[in-house]
Amino acid sequence: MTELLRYPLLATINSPDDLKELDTEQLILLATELRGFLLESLDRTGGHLSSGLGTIELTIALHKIFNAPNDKIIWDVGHQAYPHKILTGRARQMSSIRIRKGLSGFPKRSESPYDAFGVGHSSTSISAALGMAIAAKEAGLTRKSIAVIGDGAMTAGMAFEALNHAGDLGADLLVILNDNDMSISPNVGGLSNYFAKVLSGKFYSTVKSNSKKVLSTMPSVWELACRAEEHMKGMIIPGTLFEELGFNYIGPIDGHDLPTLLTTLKNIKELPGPQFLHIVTQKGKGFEAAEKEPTQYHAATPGFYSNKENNNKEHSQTTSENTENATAQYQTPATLTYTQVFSEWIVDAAAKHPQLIAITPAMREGSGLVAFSEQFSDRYYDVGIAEQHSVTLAAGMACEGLKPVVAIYSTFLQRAYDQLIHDVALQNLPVLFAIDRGGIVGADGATHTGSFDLSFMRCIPNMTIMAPADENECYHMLDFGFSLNTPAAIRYPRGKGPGTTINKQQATYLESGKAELVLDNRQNDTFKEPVPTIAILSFGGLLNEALDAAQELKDAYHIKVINMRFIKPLDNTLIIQQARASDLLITLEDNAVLGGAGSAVNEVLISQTATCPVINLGLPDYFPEHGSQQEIHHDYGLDCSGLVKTIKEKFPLSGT
Ligand SMILES: Cc1ncc(C[n+]2csc(CCOP(=O)(O)OP(=O)(O)O)c2C)c(N)n1
Repeated sequence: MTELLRYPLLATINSPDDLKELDTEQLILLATELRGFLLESLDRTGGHLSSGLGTIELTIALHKIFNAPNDKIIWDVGHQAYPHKILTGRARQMSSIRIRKGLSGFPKRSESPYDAFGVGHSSTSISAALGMAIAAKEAGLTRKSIAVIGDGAMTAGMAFEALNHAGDLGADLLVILNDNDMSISPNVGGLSNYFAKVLSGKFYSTVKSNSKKVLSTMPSVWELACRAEEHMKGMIIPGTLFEELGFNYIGPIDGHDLPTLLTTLKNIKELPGPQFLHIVTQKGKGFEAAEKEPTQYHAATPGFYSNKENNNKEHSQTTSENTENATAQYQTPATLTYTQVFSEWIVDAAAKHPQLIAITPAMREGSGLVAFSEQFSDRYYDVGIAEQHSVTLAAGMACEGLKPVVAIYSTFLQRAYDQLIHDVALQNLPVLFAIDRGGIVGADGATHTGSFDLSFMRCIPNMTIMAPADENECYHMLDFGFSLNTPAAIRYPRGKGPGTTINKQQATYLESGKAELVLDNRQNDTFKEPVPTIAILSFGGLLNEALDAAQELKDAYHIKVINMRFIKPLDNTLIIQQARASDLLITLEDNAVLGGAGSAVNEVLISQTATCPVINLGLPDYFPEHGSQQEIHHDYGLDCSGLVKTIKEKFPLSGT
């Protein structure tokens, strides 16, 4: 780890204990070094950047004042926790972050005792911290539980459910709101406006200018808050909302002013009961490009710092969840990602259908809605990090004749399962779900993998579920799903497809529940003696792997490759036909084998008493590690080489 040599003070920090020895001046120097190291380190690996740059001072202050891992520090989402990783003994491993077998991009309990709670999905921190606070109380321990949550994550209902409960219990808990006025893109909603009012009010400037003076002369920030409140009678009183929920609200304070942060946290540490500290930070702090464009640098590509040129390149495999597809409108058709296909489709469809409404739970860039939001701003709804609300909102719209499209990541749709069942499917409402990041997602790892959507959707009545094998099919499936008068889901993977050009003039023929035989190498009639007949039933984007495997084995096996297209309704007739005519069925999907599309095939075979050996290929019954999509698919035998191996193992070639 050569770059650590350039940061001599940081190089001495092997655990938070080493911080405890430093005085405030040294801690300020440490902040500068930490910022430099983070930039240099991510310049090599890529990864979440802007949020971590904004939490440098907070991280140092927390580890100076509190005693982790005994005190529990819980980072919401966890994308801002790289500085925490660096200060808790992992600086030398930063070169491996988000890379296979390297550090996770998020806090992970199995990685370090300092990672108090595993995260990746947002807005869980307050609930988890409250749980830990209750556990400490039950055990008679005096340790602290601290949740650090962004203003974006604070828009989720779950955060308020936890605040409501914590305030009521009077639990010993500190919630730190890291307010940078940004989610991945600018934050939305009434709460965001409320924070903006607090910050623009006279109160903030008064407190800001007086804070150091007051904090040094007064025993506790509690008194500061009380005095300021009295002072401000008749004006906006910051934190009223949180006070009403039972918290002692403190702030807002400047989250980059390390001495103030240290004094404030030291004072708060002595206060019992639910404490709420509001800090104001700048996303991307200290790196001018990120300060100006925090969304673009929410996650950065390797070379972003050393080689500015790289900033314009399309983001690579190591890029995080949000930015991969932000440049949709500038790509040529042959290089489109599935997200960009969706982006094109929704703009085209909106022009034709005035009732079309697009909804995103805070993922405008990642879901490919930038162009739509600019061209159809009156039909675009970013609801904040509120997946549950996004789905029921769509249901309400559909009741009244609108045609909502919910653009959502597979992993985040998990949050809205009841809404999908109870509010959409049960009422058979025409809501289209454009489900991105289905299957293995790569560097973001298990928290973001879309492993389960086919399993959890296919058991819901009234749903039509499709998975495209290429870009053109994706475009036309979206059209087909939108034309239905019932709930429909198109689920597509992260990244690029095989490179097919979208033919907008001629729609791909799609019939509900009909699969397509793509290849039958028997037609070549090259076999001199009887060979095993294998039908590969492929669901979604792995079709090309099956075609490649068929090509590789074309001289030794009779292989048919079927693009199943529909997970629901399934093409039962074709399945039975293939079972009767084959020596082996292989189902292939980028979804959990348990309960997935392959299981659906098994159910059909059992119900029709058709007997044929079946191998279900898909994601195994454990959570995947992070790594590139290719690496993980390879590990699970879902690529061409894995298929070839599976077939050869089942029917060994003579002489092998
Ligand atoms: C349930 C869920 N939905 C969406 C996301 C995607 N996501 C990751 S970070 C983020 C924005 C978080 O904003 P904020 O909490 O303000 O943190 P900041 O990056 O501004 O520090 C979003 C929407 C997620 N991680 N979890």
